[in-house]
Amino acid sequence: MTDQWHKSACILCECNCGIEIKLGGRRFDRIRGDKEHPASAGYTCEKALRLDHYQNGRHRLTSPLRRRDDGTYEEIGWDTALREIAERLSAVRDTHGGDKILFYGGGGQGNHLGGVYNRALQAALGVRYFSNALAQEKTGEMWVDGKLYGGHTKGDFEHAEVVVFVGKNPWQSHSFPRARPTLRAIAKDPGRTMIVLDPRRSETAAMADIHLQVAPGTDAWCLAAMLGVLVQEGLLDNDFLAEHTTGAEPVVAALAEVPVALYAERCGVPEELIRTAARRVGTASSATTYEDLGVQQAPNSTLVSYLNKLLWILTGNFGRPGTMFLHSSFAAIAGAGSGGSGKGRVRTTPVTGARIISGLVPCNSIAEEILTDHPDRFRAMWIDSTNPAHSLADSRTFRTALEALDLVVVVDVAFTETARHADYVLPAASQFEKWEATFFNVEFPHNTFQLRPPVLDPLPGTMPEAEIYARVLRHLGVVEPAVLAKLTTAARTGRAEFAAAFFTAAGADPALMGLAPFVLYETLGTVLPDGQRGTAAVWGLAQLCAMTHPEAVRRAGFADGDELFDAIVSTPSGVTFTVDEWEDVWTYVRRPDRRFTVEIPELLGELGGLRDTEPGWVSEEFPFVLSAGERRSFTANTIYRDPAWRRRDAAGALRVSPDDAARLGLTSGGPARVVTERGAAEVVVEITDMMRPGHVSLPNGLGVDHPDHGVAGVAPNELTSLGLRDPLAGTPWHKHVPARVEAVTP
Ligand SMILES: Nc1nc2c(c(=O)[nH]1)N[C@H]1C(S)=C(S)[C@@H](COP(=O)(O)OP(=O)(O)OC[C@H]3O[C@@H](n4cnc5c(=O)[nH]c(N)nc54)[C@H](O)[C@@H]3O)O[C@H]1N2
Ligand SMILES: Nc1nc2c(c(=O)[nH]1)N[C@H]1C(S)=C(S)[C@@H](COP(=O)(O)OP(=O)(O)OC[C@H]3O[C@@H](n4cnc5c(=O)[nH]c(N)nc54)[C@H](O)[C@@H]3O)O[C@H]1N2
Ligand code: SF4
Ligand SMILES: [Mo]
Repeated sequence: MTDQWHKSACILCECNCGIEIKLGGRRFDRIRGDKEHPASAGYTCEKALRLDHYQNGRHRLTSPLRRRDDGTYEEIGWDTALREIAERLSAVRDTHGGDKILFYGGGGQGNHLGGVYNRALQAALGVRYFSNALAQEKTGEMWVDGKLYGGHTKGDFEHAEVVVFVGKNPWQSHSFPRARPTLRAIAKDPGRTMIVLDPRRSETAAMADIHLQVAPGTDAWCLAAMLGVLVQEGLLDNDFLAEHTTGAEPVVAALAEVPVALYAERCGVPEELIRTAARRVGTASSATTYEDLGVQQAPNSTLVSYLNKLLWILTGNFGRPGTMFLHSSFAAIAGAGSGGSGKGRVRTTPVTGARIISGLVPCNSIAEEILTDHPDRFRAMWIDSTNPAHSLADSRTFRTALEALDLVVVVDVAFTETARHADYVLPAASQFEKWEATFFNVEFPHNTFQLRPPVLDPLPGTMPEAEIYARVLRHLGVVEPAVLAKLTTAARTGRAEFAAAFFTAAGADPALMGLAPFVLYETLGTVLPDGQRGTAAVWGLAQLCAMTHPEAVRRAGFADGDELFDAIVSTPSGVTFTVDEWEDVWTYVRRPDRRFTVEIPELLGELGGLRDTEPGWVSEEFPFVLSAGERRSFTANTIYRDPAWRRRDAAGALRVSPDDAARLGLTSGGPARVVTERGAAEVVVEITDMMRPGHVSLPNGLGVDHPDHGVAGVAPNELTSLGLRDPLAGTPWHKHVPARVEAVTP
């Protein structure tokens, strides 16, 4: 048995590459890429090989914890913990309303299955407000997506002639399958072109054919200039615009007016280089773009998302191999509703009236919605698989907000920075100790889904989320035992009988739909073979998926949701669940006429405003732009807590340009102090010509505590502020924090 390779997936980024693990007892002795995984096909990066640091370490919790009055914690039994939690949740609901309980998280980079059961608890409590980390990175893009076509887009980088990375460093951060081999292939091929917008000469920028080394925070001018060139030099795909879009005229008219030379000057990139890049996009047989945190967490972020999308829409780079696509999905990762598609009224937060996009409360608003005496303030938070006291802007204020709540429950594998402010901490089984899945399934024309079987039994004292949620829901007594008994009997008879009985029961009591994951766990789950109870909700998702994408699921070889479910459970490397043809891509455009709506008046106004705006957020007091949270070889959000996993850069150095270092008298490996309006930190300096003068950067994921090794590096959000955020989407400008760097005598 010890020679067995166990199939699973890496949990460190949204690629979730398939891996195989060889155990030595409970330790991960060896890890390798799983060649049978339908998306990653054997690929991993170096980070996956160190997953034992996540699985086995002193950070693991093995008992529920309850906070004492003096702020210390005591271990308590599961029964006591879950009974008390259910009572206290009910009390908040009965006194203030279920809408005063904010649910945050429910899944990290690789664990989204627990989030499905989490939804059932939300439904039982009448919760209305929800959020997760997407609301501090992707909601601006989601809003634009909603306006343009109502879906999520991605690019076919593997086949594109031209690829454009906008504030994205895929060499380190990946985000699409087999990123490094794909980047290498593009770089090597003289017929293909890589264009990178980044103030830093990142690993990806260093491989690029064209590096548009913008001044930090000036992408809006750079992209507007590129679009101006496309329009003014007649490089648009007018057939595509006529056939597939509405509202292109005012957009084209606005771009015709763009003063390219002026905008080039404003973003600090030579005009000729911008023209070359634009012409390359405009004349390529296929082009794709990828925007990420470098622009999504920087000034003008929602406008930049729009301009980025106009780059491929106006050149007709959609719906063909090598271009952009919309895609099927197995299950939703955001909240309810689809971006800013404009249907129904705009939802806002109860106290500050911030815009809710894709069902997500903006992260920067959360503390503001708590730290007030407004009667509609949040009174409690349920936090699962996320570490917001570390990851949200202005950690200090967020900690104060947690302390102001009547009840905080944290579900995690570790005693995190957030757990330290909880009333109860519930120790989850790790992602290798339960059935688990990622819902980052965003490919086309073949989309894949992997349900990973447990590699190990839960560490004693821990529990899978499915069981945690079921137990809380049992305490709340939300479903009549007779209803559950009847459904269990039907499940014993057969799947078809169960499905029929479930829909009959839900017809009689529509509330059962919201509680469905729990109901499935309690009924169908009990008749699934040994140890598979946690997969019960996947059966429901497979039914929904087959109903939503009947043709594509059939083309993938599954007659219905049951066949799809059976294949998923019995294929640990993952399955291709939808097979499309490129022509089918238009069926994913959520518009009755299946056309893109190109005009977004709010953002055209902002585009026009660029002309009279000089970029620049720095001041005499804070002359640097600090990017707080750069992805590096040895960062992985806060999933690895043990600093020993880092082979290099253990302290998470502040990267500084040689010019600035010389001017300030800094030395590589020596100390410095970074000061922002919100905080200050001692850092170790790395002098590198990756950085342009005036720009410094710190990595993400550092500054977490470990029982044996203490804290290594700087927690970036001790330095960030709530106020620096996108006016429309509320997303923080983590990559654009005005800062001062000071020499420190060692
Ligand atoms: N190694 C590693 N990989 C990861 C993660 C990790 O923790 N570690 N986390 C995962 C997660 S959650 C995410 S969301 C992704 C994020 O992936 P990325 O967005 O690629 O990661 P970042 O390094 O934060 O930012 C990308 C680039 O933006 C640049 N940048 C900074 N300011 C600006 C600007 O004003 N304009 C432009 N154009 N660029 C700018 C930075 O120099 C950097 O090279 O990575 C995922 N992958
Ligand atoms: N300044 C700054 N801040 C940033 C960023 C930045 O670039 N700069 N990046 C932002 C981005 S893009 C993101 S995505 C966020 C990420 O920040 P968070 O949303 O806080 O996510 P992670 O750091 O990935 O934390 C995941 C948590 O899940 C826990 N966990 C792991 N496995 C399990 C499990 O099986 N069950 C449970 N219940 N818990 C588990 C881990 O211990 C960890 O505490 O940070 C954001 N914050
Ligand atoms: S960190 Fe991301 S790219 Fe690297 S192995 Fe894990 S999932 Fe794959
Ligand atoms: Mo992220």
